Amino acid sequence: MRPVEAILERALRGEPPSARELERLFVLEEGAREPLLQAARELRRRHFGDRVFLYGFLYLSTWCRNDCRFCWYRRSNPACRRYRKSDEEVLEAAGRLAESGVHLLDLTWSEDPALRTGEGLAGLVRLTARVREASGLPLMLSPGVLPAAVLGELKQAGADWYACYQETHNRGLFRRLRPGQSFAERMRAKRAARAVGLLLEEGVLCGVGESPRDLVCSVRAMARLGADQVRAMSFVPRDGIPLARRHHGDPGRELAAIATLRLAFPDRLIPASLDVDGLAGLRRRLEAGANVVTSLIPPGQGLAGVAQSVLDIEDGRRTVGEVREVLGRCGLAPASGTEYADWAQRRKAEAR
Ligand code: MD0
Ligand code: SF4
Repeated sequence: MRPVEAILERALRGEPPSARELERLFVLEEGAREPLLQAARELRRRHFGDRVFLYGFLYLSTWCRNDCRFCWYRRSNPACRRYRKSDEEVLEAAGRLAESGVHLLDLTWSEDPALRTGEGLAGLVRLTARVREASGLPLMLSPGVLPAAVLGELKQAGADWYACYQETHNRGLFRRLRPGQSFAERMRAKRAARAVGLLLEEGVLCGVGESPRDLVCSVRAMARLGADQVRAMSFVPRDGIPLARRHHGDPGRELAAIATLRLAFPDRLIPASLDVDGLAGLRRRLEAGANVVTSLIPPGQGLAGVAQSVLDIEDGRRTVGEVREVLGRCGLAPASGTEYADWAQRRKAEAR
């Protein structure tokens, strides 16, 4: 096995690490991680300069039919705040985010039973078109697993992205994390989204008992899907979440994962989410090679986060102004809307 330095030099020469080498990088401990982070930052610089994209996040319904063992919003959790936003509330919040200067709006719904009826799905399509019209911003949709026909309608209505995280590509672990859900159906929805011309985000959870080999398996799956944005997020344990009894998340693993994903996918988008450690966790995720800040949420709209349902929201720390300061301290800056649109256009052209 080559020393880590040799693996990184090869990656900087454009030779991606092998599966065994990726396994090694995914588990690099804090003391040995800096060279990996430096290589990741260098590859980001080569493909994106000092530009970072900013995503607004709107969690529109917290009702869910599923019972994921890592999630605060699973159906059997009586303690979480359930809400479903009206179209008017969505348009107002979307307007606030657009005014603040984000490059994209991520419209997310839990798998709300009320939104899975014919009328419910038609409502999603209508709302997508209205938000697109009103904000003029690119849209990412995260509505859970949907039929191919509905994904096609959402594309026609103005959606650009489909985000649906497998969390792991180890089928056994998937069954433990997402009981009662179909691994194949979830992968099929993503392939259907690509087939109708949507850009795709795939994602994995860290700190839920996954092995380094599982993470390499996910890198392979992301490559096969042609994912345009790839993410790793640390599981956030909370009282009342079954998995929290056994697993405590692994922020260190998330940083190594972000940097290793940068080496595996130098030209793709990789998020630094504010939804794990809030604003305080942003700098180290950027220093790991991320180039998108996600989960910016406007205060005063009664909106929640996912992993962190309240952290940094009502005190306005998940806003463009606060994020811009952290970017400055990292020698980075928000990109322009045109730079984002050009990147997305290039990706769509490459995908055809
Ligand atoms: C985030 N809280 O970006 C959001 C959410 C879903 N598409 C995104 C997990 O971290
Ligand atoms: Fe529902 Fe998504 Fe939470 Fe699973 S992860 S319980 S699908 S909101």
